[in-house]
Amino acid sequence: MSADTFYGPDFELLSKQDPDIAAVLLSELKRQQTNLQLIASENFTSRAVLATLGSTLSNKYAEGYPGKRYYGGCEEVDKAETIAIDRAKALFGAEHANVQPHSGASANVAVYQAFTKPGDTVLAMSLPHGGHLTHGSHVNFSGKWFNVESYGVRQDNELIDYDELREIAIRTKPKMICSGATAYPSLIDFEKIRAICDEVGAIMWVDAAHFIGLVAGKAIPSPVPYADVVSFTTHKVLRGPRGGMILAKAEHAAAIDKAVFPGMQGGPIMSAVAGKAVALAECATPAYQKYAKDVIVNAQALAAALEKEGMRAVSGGTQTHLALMDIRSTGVTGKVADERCGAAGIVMNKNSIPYDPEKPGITSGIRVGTPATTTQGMGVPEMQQIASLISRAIKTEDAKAHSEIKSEVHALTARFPIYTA
Ligand code: DSN
Repeated sequence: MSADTFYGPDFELLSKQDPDIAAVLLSELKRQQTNLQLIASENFTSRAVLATLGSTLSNKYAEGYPGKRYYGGCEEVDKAETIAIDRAKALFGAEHANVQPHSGASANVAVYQAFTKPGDTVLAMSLPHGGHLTHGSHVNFSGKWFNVESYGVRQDNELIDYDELREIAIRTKPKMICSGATAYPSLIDFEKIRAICDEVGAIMWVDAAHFIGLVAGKAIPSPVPYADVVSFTTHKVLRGPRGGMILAKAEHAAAIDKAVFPGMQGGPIMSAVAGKAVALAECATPAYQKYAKDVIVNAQALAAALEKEGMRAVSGGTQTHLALMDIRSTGVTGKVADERCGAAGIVMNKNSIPYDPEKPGITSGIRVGTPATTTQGMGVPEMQQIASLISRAIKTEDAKAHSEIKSEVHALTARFPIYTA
């Protein structure tokens, strides 16, 4: 299909005014349509969400909150933000929701600000074991401004070591304990974390960015009943616009809102806030609940099929939307695998595995996720085919072979078209 059919009449205007950027929009649309998207944190939003993002709400400044803004003319965007808040509270059974953070990282800045002061101790999962930059990496504000202690996974089963976590919490007395990760394929025991937080008097913060969409679809247990605060992005499995969100107990509502605005950012991006509302309504449907369950079934099928190809699934498999594969048996590093798959039209990322002997820029692993391919309608047979394509791509350095695999990728994605007119 042509881009003007998809983007509508405005694309013709853009093409005339700015052919350079119009060409980027067109080629990115084609890239998403024709390649395999296995980045665990990416998805294809609905056209309704895209339409909302490209709306005149983008023009409006609205510092403050509904009914308490610093600018006039906010009566319409107030409605959008109120709808988003109400939908978030209803979908997750949350006492409070702040829908303004521009991203997951900025939501996390607000969480630190609401509950801690620079120099305070925070306990979070280490990045090499699956955590996130904002969980205390020394190159991030969190590691520079806070005393972040880290817990990890056990070497024998690659699951969170709750005994170690408790021991570190008792020894270091953190103000806040963060659970949540970017490359942890298993479920987190929120009841255990709550008990540890209560024992040491820490705030329980869950960074649910990766799995909140599975919670929204009732496919895995929710952290909301346990946590003081839950931060997340809205564009991963949740399938909304790029952005962040925070849920909290009512007693923390004022602290969270103050930390987001004026503490962390100025005007919210109201087109994104409205887009979050649209996505939250989509998440409340039976179709989305089926989708969330299918995402996990597909991830499990993909992990199992990659194991049949000789790779090893970290922690023995997955209970979520992603699998972390130890690919040392193939004789190539994560970096090389990433490049070879890229040449074959398979988009995923190299990733450290727990206790990885390789540097973070090289790695012994790859991370594959199923949110996008499941949105396309792919199922278990396609996951098996994808595992075979990945394996073939990784195991050869021959450009001609990569080009042949790419043709097979294009044939597969053509059977599951996205963004058709
Ligand atoms: N960049 C995200 C991911 O890919 O996991 C985390 O923020």
